[in-house]
Amino acid sequence: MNDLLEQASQRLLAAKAIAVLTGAGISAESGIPTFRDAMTGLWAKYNPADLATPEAFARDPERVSRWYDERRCRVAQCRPNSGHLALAHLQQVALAQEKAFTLITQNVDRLHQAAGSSDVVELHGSLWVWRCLECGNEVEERGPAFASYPHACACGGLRRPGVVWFGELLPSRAFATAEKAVASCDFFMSVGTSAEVYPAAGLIEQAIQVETDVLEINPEATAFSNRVSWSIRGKGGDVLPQIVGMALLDDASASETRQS
Ligand code: BV8
Ligand code: ZN
Repeated sequence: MNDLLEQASQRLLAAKAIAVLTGAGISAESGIPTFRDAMTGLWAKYNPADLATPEAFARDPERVSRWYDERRCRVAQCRPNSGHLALAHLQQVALAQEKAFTLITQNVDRLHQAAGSSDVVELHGSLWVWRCLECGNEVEERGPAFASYPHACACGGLRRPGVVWFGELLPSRAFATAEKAVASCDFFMSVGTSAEVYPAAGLIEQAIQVETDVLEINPEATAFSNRVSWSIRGKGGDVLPQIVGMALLDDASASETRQS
């Protein structure tokens, strides 16, 4: 693994434009179950078709609203882990070195923002946002669990979670930003995603197609593992701080050599 870490950190150091795609796995070490983890995964208990679709909400708004509010309240107890923090640090250093940096996430927990990342491209919305189906008013709910379900708007309409459900289009501006960032980057990282949900997973395909150097970090293999430049079997909270740390260390020693 060390060789892979070394190669990937060297390539990160030389990168001029970096794009990162994250999935539920990067939040696993913060205590948030992933979708596909059989032991604790949300899907293990529920069938996605029963909950994460507009039809499910129309059929049973009370049950779906309760599920999302329970997830919101659970995430409120969680903190960013070292993987989130490493990406926030990398963004600061990249911007200080006038390199392009775009963090694209499938996650709806906003732990990247809590870690200090800015301009995060949220492909699938956020658990904190709730939108009225009648008047369209959107609120960011940071308080305790709702008193009753489904969540009502002052206008009397129902508020739905501000997430993208299966069968719904992704926010066009966010997805266009993501595609542009992938098209113009020279180093792409995919961290903590099973790469099974589209069109988000298509960004990895796009990076491979434009022959960008692609690093995948995941304890398990994915459909892209044999096609990326480096596939590191590890946890985001372990690998990202090492890769970012090694790249910055090399950068510091390189600039010291230049100054001496
Ligand atoms: C769309 C928000 C166009 C909600 C999510 C029929 C009709 C319409 C579309 C489709 C259809 N059939 C298929 C589709 C496409 C569908 C899709 O891709 N389905 C899949 C299941 C095949 N996509 C859509 O519907 C999208 N919209 O296509 O619109 C359209 C519209 C109408 C008609 C036709 C077409 C919308 C998709 C967005 C759905 N919303 N989230 C909510 O949160 O409830 S998706 C949700 O699941 C997440 O956001 C995420 O994207 C996905 C889960 O994936 P991951 O994040 O990768 O998580 P996962 O658990 O899978 O994997 C975790 C990984 O982490 C694992 O690999 C594990 O090994 C690793 N890991 C574990 N621990 C760690 C770790 N890694 C690092 N460190 C660790 N410590
Ligand atoms: Zn309303």
